[in-house]
Amino acid sequence: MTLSDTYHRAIAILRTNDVNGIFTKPGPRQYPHSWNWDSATVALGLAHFDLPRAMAEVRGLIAGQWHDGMIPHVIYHTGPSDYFPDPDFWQTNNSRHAPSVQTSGITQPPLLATMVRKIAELTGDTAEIKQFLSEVYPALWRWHHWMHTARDADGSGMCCLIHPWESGTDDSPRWLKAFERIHPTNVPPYQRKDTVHVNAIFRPTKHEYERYVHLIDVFRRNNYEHDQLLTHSPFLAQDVLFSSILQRADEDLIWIATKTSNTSDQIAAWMRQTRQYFDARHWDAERGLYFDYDMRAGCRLEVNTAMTFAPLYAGLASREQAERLLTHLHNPNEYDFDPATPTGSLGAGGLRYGISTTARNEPEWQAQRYWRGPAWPILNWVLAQGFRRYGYESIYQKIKQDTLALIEKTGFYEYYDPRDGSGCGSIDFSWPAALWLIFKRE
Ligand code: 2M8
Repeated sequence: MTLSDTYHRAIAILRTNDVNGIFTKPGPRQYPHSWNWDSATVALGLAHFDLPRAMAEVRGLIAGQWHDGMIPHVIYHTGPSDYFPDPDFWQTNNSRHAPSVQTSGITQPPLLATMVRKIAELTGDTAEIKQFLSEVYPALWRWHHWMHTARDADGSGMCCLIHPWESGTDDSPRWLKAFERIHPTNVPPYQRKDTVHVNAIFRPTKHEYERYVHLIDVFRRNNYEHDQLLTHSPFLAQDVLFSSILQRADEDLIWIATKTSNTSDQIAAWMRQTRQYFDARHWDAERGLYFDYDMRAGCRLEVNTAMTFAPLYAGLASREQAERLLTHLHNPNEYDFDPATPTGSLGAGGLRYGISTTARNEPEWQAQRYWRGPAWPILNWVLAQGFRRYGYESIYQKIKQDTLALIEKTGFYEYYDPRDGSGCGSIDFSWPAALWLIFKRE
């Protein structure tokens, strides 16, 4: 595809996946509703050519906000479809916190405040943007407040996840140990639909899916009451990627607060708290890696995944920590990523395109299975921002070029095999369309 072909194709995909001007489906068939961190990214993508539609995408997410502040992971604006789980399965209408629009009962990585800030910066200081920031600020604040309080299980103010879907990286090997400790009983009958449109070898296993469903069953039996969820959820984790995205989003929320003449003391306090607890929870000084924390087992989940680089995105790493992370990035047995080589060249470890979601030498690494190893445009974008923040400009540039090349050469896929760049999962996906526009303009 030529440059302008890709540009027009990206816009056409976002237009085709548009549903009634309210939300954008992540993909045309597999995901027919609004997903939180997909829509937040799409909103910024849309702002590159249609600001009113970008604002509508943000409003679509806010329309799903719960009375307690949570912005859920899926919003079923148009009611049920052939996607499982459907709203009837979630039974969120039994919760006193749920809004009138049907939604799932959990959340997803909070990219929204960051994307709103970026939309504002892209557009410039217009009266329309000022008005928009004032309109959305209270909803963003309430969501951040919910994450730092309703999901604070240990007084650290750090948000706990109760389901791997909240991490966005559903079947990442980092959750496997926590899942081994879960023994589902009386799993309600369910019918998987996710393997209808996508090859089952790309998708999470039956073992994982059964646990996903079991967790939802626990939540609905507890009517989505915060305290009950923190007490009874068999899965309770602090996630390096999620907490880094939240820390960065807090920083961007302060920016929005300043623009809209709101006070930001509370947000600054959340950020200080995260800074205070983050390393103790996540940093393994011996291995020079960040790991997630299983609050149920009271231990780190020591799996080497690309989420280890996420603290750079939030400025949470010291220079020394950042330098140690780079040794893993460059190691051919782990991420096999060398910014000095041209995009598409074969690394000594067998990888051509960054960044593999999991270190190559982890036993659970798989090149084409979902979050087990493939390169994902959204993760690439988050991590690239982090490397740039620390001044590693050549790493930023290489991740950017890899991502653009994958999209231009292979097409707009959900994710890619890091060995040869072949496309996996759904095609005509909204994330790569939005991220191509975003990366291209940066
Ligand atoms: C994937 O997650 C959903 C469940 O939420 C699924 O597999 O059915 C993940 O990749 C998630 O991060 C993403 O937001 C969603 C839609 O693209 O799909």
